Amino acid sequence: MSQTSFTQPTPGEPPVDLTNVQGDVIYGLPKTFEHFFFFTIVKPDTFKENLSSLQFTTSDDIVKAREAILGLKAKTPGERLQLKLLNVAFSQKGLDALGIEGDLNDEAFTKGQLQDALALGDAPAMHGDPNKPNWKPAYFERIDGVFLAAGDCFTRTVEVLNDALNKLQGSVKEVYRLNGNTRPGDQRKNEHFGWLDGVSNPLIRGVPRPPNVPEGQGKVDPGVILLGQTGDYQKHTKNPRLRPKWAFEGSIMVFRELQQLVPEFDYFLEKNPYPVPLPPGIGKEVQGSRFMGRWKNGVPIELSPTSDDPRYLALDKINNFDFPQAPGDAGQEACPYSSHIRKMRPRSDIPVAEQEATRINRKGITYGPEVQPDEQSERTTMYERGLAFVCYQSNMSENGFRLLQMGWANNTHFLKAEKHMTIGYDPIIGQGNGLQRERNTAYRQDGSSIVLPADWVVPRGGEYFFTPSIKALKSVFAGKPYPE
Ligand code: N7H
Repeated sequence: MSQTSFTQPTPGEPPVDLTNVQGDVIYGLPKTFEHFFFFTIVKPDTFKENLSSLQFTTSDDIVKAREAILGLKAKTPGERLQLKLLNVAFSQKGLDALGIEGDLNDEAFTKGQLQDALALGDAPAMHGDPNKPNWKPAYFERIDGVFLAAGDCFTRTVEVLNDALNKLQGSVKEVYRLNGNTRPGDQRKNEHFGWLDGVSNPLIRGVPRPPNVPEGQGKVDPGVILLGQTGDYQKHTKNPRLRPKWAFEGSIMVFRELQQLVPEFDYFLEKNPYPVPLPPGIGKEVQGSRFMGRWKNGVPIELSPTSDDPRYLALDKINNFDFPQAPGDAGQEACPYSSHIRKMRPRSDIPVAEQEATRINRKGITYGPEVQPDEQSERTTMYERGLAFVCYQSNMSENGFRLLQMGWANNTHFLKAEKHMTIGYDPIIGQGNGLQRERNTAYRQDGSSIVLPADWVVPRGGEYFFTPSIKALKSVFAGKPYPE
């Protein structure tokens, strides 16, 4: 029987105040629609005066909402709980615009994502200045902050945002909005390439554990996600990282608009099936599963390399595995070193202390329409779709998103020494400034590699944000002193 309640944290774990942490950071906003509204603050005083009148959704609200959703599902299957949810986050420019003092001590956050784009491996602009990334024009504007408005239906999501904007009395100017929506029908939990998403996120010590969480998520100290909390350490010294007081229980939020070229990706897999003697037609699926490290239904190929046997979807199996440590090909017989989930969470491939410190909490949503028949027949993307990628961590420059993207996904040598072979790019998100369109990615059991003709995930913009605690929003962000 499925469990319908959150379980309290183990005694002795560092306490986290769920009423103080914004809702998306720990559990994610339980959304069908999520609108990202990027803004510039044009009247800082008016903004500060009115911010306290907005009702921000806390992690405690999410616990209650999720319990209500589960209760409703059990009583009236098919009925959806009405939800109106709101979070906010600020860039360094936003902190400056509001005159908020104190260094968050995360270098890349301070510089902003635009300055970081080429280092992240984003392709340079096709026309014009090659020192700029090939981003949408809006992301070159000054972005001070972002509202995350979410709900169970489009109308309520729009209402949440409009209500917030009305209360702010013209103190912000819209720069851009990206409307996310879950996919329809049985694809609801899947991203646009068709994989089940949101399988593996860390559990956090000191917070109630959600119901029906698979084993093997791995627990992390709250400070891996929340600034100033236990576990928010400097990478090398392990000393607590210096943060301003108001940063406590806030989190660094990475936002990336990642376009996905679905018909092109599918066509490549079709033309390059994995050459194994398996039932006809399955080679395409095997190839895709070896890129991802999971079958589309979520089954990990480390446990089930030749079929997507649904028995491996059980909560005690889907995430409960480690990678073998034999060097060379013997260590990637089932799951290639370069597969997306192995690059992004190398589990036993890296030392235990690093396994915990490098976890991120992913809370994105898909955007754009389903693949249309004309796109399918022409094998070409005609309508924009992708992932509004969001992840939270306390430290983005050393341990979190940037390490995963630059140090691991884009690094063809990642773990070379230990594995005695070149590993290749992450075939899903690895990128090399678009210049090396022919990218190798090791994938076969014999270590030989496949050449990928293009990037199927294309960054179109983004920004680094800080998601403040509720206490900080009510004090320093509203122009008042932070309570001692
Ligand atoms: Fe990835 N996908 O849906 O195809 N990702 N990801 N990701 N990702 C994961 O565990 C995907 C991206 C991570 O703990 C799964 O939820 C797509 C970036 C991490 O075992 C699937 C895009 C970064 C994990 C996808 C994308 C990450 C993970 C397996 C871009 C960070 C957990 C299901 C459009 C830099 C690994 C799951 C673990 C898993 C997809 C981007 C990180 C299916 C389409 C940019 C840490």
